[in-house]
Amino acid sequence: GINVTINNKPMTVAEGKTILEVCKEAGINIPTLCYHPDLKPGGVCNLCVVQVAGEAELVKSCETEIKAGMVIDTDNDAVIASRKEALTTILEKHPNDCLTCERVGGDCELQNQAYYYEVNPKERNVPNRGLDVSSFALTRDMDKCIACEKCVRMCEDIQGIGVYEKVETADDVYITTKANVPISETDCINCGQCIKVCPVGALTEKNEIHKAMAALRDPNKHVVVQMAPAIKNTLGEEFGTAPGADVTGKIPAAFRKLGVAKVFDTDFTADLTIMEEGTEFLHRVKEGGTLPLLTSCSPGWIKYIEHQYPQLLDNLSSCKSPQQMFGALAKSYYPETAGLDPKDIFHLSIMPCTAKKFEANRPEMSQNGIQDVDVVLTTRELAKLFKLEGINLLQLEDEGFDQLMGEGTGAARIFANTGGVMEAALRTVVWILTEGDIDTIDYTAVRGLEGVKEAELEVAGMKVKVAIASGTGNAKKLMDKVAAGDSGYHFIEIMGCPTGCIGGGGAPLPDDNAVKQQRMEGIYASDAGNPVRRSHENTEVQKIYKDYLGEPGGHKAHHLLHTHYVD
Ligand code: HC1
Repeated sequence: GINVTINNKPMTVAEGKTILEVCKEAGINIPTLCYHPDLKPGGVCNLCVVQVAGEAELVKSCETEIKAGMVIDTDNDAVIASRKEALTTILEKHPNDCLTCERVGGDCELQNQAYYYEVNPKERNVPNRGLDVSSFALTRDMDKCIACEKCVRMCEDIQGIGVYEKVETADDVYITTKANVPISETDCINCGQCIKVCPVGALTEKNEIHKAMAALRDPNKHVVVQMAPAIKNTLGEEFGTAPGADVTGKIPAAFRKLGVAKVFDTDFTADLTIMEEGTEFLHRVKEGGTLPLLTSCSPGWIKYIEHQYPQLLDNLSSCKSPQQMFGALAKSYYPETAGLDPKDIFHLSIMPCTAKKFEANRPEMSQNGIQDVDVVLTTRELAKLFKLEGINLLQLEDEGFDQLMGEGTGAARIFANTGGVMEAALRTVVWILTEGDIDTIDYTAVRGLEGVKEAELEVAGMKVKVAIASGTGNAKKLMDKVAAGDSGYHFIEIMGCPTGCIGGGGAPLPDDNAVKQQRMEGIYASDAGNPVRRSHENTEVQKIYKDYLGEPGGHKAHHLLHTHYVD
């Protein structure tokens, strides 16, 4: 370590870090708008300035390496005056419509800093850059952009796509899409990672809270809910739990307070996906079909492969995602069993994902002109809805899901972690291939937050090579190998968001890799605590095949649970 002095306190700190990183670790508050721990430093917002003795100018702590002997002041008059000036420059161009902004409720980093430093310029000269509502997944209110460039770095450096760029004119600077076209006309995959790093209300998920509230109030609507595996271990964060805490039992209780008719669980169709995708994999292996098989549950990833690797679409599993399998059954199996008209059902889906909003609107995801999933709310939107309705989640008594489509195994829950779909598939596929001889449950080789993972298994005399990637920047590394034709992989799991659904574009904020690590551990603990941990042992899944679908991969299953892709 090296010796430095910060705010008159001598301390020994690690070498090779920035002043900002060291201060954050030491619990010293330095404001930032353009910094994110998982992105390279931006150095554009000027809020993180500090004074280093002997330097003529204040320095940006986000890009200045800490050196032995430095005497640093993070909070003196000069520093505060400089931060106020930086905030004034931003706010003079920023709309003053905090009442109706999507980031209302303490979620706006700019509002928080303006309040902290008491900056509120009377004159606002707001540019007229426009509103982009072309996407089913996200809304861009460009007047609110403060040019922090985090969306640019996220989309380009992490996701490997590069939709955004900075525009500089004589009197304005902001971020927009390349060629300034509506976002729906770009290569955007709707992953929402840009939303999560936006410090203000410039990028937000497409708000559908009010649509959901209208359906909940409508006496003629029979509201049926599904919720993704990740929701149960992340929603609590919005109400103050540690990341990864399992609040499964609270959520059905909350929905029943709002008058929801049935609270079901996407975990049910995650298990169903394993039955369908596992059957497809075994079929391809036995019949010499196209390999490697690529998983198809992440709609951001689907859009990515449709745009970037259309030549590999035959590798993609034909399975719909668990959300859309659920949607199809919520408008067929459920009303047929309950004696209802599918037209009267309003199906609300809760996802840690913004691409799921897009997916629900794909034209092939409907039956007889009725959309299978009516509205998708993100984890953040659901938390807002509960708070608006006066529900304090953590005070509720635990309740269970409704029967028919409410049972989920541990295998389903781990879908939320990168590597989880693969592990869930292996638990069932290896068991089938070895006729029950190998009943391994924990495939730890496919666990962990690394962007690319691979493993080789010996199953019934056959070598099975699997790979996993999360985030499309990482997916590209695997797809280039597959496209070259010599990857040797049999089965590949891809999730569009870095770390998988626990890091989805709709997840609670703030999140970074440290938070995601805790979410991952929470998910595995929930799996370990579930008495049933293999998808083929889900009794409601067994029942739906017996009563309704017939065989996995059979005619009716194909009609309801499988789809096709467009290049
Ligand atoms: Fe996911 Fe999936 S795991 S994609 O991350 O396959 O969003 O949680 O619901 O559909 O089940 C998301 C999570 C989710 C689907 C499942």
